[in-house]
Amino acid sequence: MSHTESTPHRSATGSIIFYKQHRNKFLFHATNTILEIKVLNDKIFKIRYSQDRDFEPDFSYATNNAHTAALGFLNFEENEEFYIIYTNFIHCFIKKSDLKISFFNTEKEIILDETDGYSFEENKEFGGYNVYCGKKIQEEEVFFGLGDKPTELNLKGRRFTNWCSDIPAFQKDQDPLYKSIPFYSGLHHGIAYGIFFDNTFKTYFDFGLNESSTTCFWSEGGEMSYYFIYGPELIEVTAQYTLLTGAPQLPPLWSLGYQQCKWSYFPDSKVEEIANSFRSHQIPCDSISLDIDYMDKYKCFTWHPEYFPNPKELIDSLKNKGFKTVVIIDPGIKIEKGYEIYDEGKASDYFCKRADGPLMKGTVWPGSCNFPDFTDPSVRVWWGHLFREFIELGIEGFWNDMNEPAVFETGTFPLDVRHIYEGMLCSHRKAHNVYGMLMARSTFEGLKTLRPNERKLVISRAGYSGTQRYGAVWTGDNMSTWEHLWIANIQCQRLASSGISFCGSDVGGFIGEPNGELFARWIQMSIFHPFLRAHATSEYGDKEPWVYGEAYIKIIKKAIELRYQLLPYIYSAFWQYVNQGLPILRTLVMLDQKNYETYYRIEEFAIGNHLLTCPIRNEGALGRRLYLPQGDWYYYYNDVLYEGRKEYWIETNIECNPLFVRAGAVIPFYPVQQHVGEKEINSIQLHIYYNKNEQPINSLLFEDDFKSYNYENGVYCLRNFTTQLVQKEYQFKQEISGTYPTTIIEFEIKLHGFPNVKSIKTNEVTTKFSKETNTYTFNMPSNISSFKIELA
Ligand code: MIG
Repeated sequence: MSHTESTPHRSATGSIIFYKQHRNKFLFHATNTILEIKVLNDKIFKIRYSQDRDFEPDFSYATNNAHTAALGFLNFEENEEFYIIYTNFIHCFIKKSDLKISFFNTEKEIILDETDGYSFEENKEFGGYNVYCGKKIQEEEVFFGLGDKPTELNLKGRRFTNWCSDIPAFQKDQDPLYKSIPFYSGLHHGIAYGIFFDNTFKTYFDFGLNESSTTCFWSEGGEMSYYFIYGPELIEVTAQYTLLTGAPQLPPLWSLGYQQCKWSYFPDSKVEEIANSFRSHQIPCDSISLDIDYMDKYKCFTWHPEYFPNPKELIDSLKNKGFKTVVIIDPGIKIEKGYEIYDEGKASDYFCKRADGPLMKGTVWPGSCNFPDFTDPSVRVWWGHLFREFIELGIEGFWNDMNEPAVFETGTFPLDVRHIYEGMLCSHRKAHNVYGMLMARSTFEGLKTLRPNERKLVISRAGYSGTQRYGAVWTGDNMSTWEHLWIANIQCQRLASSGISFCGSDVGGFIGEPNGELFARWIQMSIFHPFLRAHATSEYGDKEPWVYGEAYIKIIKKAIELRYQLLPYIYSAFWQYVNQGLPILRTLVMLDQKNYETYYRIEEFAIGNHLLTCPIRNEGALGRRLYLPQGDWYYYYNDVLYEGRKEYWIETNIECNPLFVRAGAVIPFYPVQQHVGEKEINSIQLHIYYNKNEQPINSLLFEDDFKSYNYENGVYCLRNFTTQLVQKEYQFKQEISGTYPTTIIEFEIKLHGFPNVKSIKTNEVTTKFSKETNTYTFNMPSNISSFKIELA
């Protein structure tokens, strides 16, 4: 263990000598340190320390400096012992004698306190400092976040490293993996807060492993610069962090369909065959991905002359069948004179260099390669333009792989590699963790320049805080085992808690051959993950839904069909994510954080606010124990009502995973389609679930053209539904906003769990309804503002 892997030897700050205030910014000068506190809004504080007179330039690849809410109220005071900053929600105490910071809420309850606080150690080898901060662990505190760690949700008692790494066939508890998301949230006494340590160097987080009373985080360089985010709701902490690091864009709706992938489908006739099989089996699918073998000798932006002699023809033919084409792109550029991309990159000095000047050279798929420096804005513009031909061919998705960056001989770049870093030149020590995100960014920005009003899909394997702005991520090279099904569940929940909701795993496992049961269970879980794609390595058999035999084909098809029915619900959850930063996948503890029972229940999760599932993850299991959070929940398949805050044994079969719907919810359903846009949908189903408690429940339905950026200018149709029982009357209300001319003319309404219905009335006009096995059905015009259900 090097000295930096253990918590560093440290120097303390000394006591405060004087302070300065400039509006919402405070500078506290202590003997050995300057502390800067910037109050961004009522709930977010940015905290930085410096040893030298000047701070580093206030720059971050993660934050977009558009803060989530305005600062309402700010007050400042001092007494003998402390300086105190007050906002509407936070009282922040800074101790004069040692610069330690503590946060209280307005009820004077402790939110976060420091043990050893800030300290530093000069880094003699590289210059600068290793910086450290130690916070106190409160009684019964639990910790969440940190991106893709394949570990129990609660991070307490563990230590982690953030350093983007390509780890094929990774194991449970393996650390680090592909992504570096230095953000966590803490929860104690029902109060939640978050810490975002915005430092791109290798960072470490220790949640009470080294010292049971302390959570600490430190880095091998850069500044101690972090954000404190107050909830008190856990979900709100994630939402605020997400907006701070950049609200994502709405994905094109097709990218929420089922996607099929393989390393690799070739030649072109094989791709056609796969597409045809989906349609002949009538299994919905929206895209096929081309892995590295579509390229000529693995050279980026080329086509294999024999396997894909006529890409346009293939892409058009797929398009006619309702499939989008997705292609993989790696960062390594083959060193080969006459290869246009290489020649251009070389001539324009776009490739990364070693310390003393030679180009960074490393072997990846094409052989010996150079690597674009995505921290250079002009390189990003160049890279972005390279997609022009792909776009003209009609490719809709771009899959960024190997961007940790991965290199065969050395794992990643040697640390002396230099980067432009927006003109603030640095070594790979500082740029490593953002390299992958910036590759995704230049792809995303390039596509947006080429097609300003068309949403494309960008997928990335590596990531840093803020990656959500550019598209989806997947969890990398997992394996076809039951344990990896569990891991995928945890990783996706954790990513969503860390601001990255558009995530998914390689369904069925990348390495290995699942049996039909494992694949079926995996897809039954993954239809609730925002990014839904099956994938397989080259060495093993295919992972298309039909390879598992007739019995399983039916089961897999049924799961994918449910996904397509739920698209309007999932898309509406995306709207909440884009608009408010709310995670699409929600952990059980997010749904019921005052209830300790939820702190260690980690397999149950919600998608959006109203659906809750829990994967079956044992071979042969036909049921499982699970815990329901507060509220009443209907079992989706038979409308049996379960009371929350209890554990149940839920009997299932191989046909489906447990699925529950919140009482009071309104769930929109599409008809099954073979791909998004197959049908013109003028009527959608609204499933309304009876809530016996007399409190209103909100649901929403978001609709737009599903493919352009017009929604940014209000061109959408947002329906807010409220249902409420008022004595013997069940009320339904709808409020519509936005300027998109809806294509939905009619609602087909289904009532679930209702006691005897006497009549259904809109302004005293009654509507006919039918009843079948306790479900009432009737139609309503889609612009209805309210109706009442009279109960017997
Ligand atoms: O060295 O492109 O995670 O999804 O199929 C392996 C081949 C490179 C790793 C990706 C995987 C992809 C594979 N890639």
